[in-house]
Amino acid sequence: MNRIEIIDTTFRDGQQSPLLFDTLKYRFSLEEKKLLLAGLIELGVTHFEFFSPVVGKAEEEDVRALVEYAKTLTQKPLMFLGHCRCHLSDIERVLEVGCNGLNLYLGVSELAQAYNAQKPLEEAIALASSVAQSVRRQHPHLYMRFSAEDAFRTKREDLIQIYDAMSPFVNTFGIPDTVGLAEPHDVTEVVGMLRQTYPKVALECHFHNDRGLAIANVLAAVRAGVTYVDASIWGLAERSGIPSVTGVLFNLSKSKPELFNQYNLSQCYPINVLMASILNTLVPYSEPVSLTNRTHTAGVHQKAVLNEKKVYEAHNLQDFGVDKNDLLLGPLSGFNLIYYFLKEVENYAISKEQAKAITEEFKNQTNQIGRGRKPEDLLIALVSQHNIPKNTLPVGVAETRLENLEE
Ligand code: HCA
Repeated sequence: MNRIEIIDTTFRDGQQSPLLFDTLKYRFSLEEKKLLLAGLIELGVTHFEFFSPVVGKAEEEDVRALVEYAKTLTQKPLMFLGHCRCHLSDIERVLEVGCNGLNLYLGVSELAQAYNAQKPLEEAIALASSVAQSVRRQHPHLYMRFSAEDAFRTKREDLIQIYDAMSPFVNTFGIPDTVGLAEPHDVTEVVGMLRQTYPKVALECHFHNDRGLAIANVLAAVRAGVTYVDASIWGLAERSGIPSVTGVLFNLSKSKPELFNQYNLSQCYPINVLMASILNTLVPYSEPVSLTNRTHTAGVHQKAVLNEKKVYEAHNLQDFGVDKNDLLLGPLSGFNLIYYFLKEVENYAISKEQAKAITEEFKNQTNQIGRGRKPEDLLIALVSQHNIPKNTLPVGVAETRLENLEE
């Protein structure tokens, strides 16, 4: 069975996310990186990608510190992968800061040849293969990965030509969908072709989410034989990012229950919350492992969930650390939540009839709800006109609220 490994790139592609600029963070501090690294290790992640030190002194110092710090957190073997151009001097610096693996990359798409690396195919292949050969000669056991950047826009024959030249030297080929244009069937096809052509080389996937297909592409890639899946906390990466670590684990675990042993999946939600506290913003609403996915706003949904959560909660997020759900009182709420809220949360000694009357008044005035007026405030103002007493509950009763109104 193919063991899947997450390669977390929060500290590399994650720091390339525009969200770091939107939140005026720009880069994670060493202390923040240590917290995130500890959280990832707690989750069971063992493969981490870092910037090459050529990016800047602060990153160089941080990688050095993080590699040492990580070793104090676990006995498990860890991989510290330096994301690195095919330059021998960059590679030396990556190894000097403590990385024990190289994530080499070079683009040979027509666009890369013309505007990025600005090397014709033959020259690019000669450079990459001579660098890989020389590294292999000096470091026979060093983990080495090579990615042809923008693989899905690279002519198939060019991709094969550079991978043929690199295959004697590398452990793994990356398959980056750099601009997020692949669809799952393209992924199945390319992974299948590489699997067949290079049976001894492992495969790694790196899918950008420009079309919102990154997770679907991961599922296709794993099904087709990929071993390593690049992901980051929240899916932070260039532009709209890559798949989130927790989204990948959550989705893959549906068909790969062995991931429950390999990873400590209950740490998924905590790590998303940790990132929220660092960026001082909410866990993204599109994140699968989130409280958002346990939050209900429409009256019919709230009624059903109050009676049986499964009606609108299909996924077992509890195993991923989301241990509560949320029913939001708002303009779409109906009798069931209003009755529940007034009786169970606010402790009014309210009858169903009174709650129905107040619901009608509330429904007629929802246009008042907005930034200046919370739904709770409107509801309490309405109930206060009805002269309804409050129950005084013995200590502890509030924690054992009724969940099913029919009981
Ligand atoms: C980048 C581009 C990259 C690299 C991926 C890889 C991509 O930011 O340098 O090295 O496999 O998507 O191609 O993220």
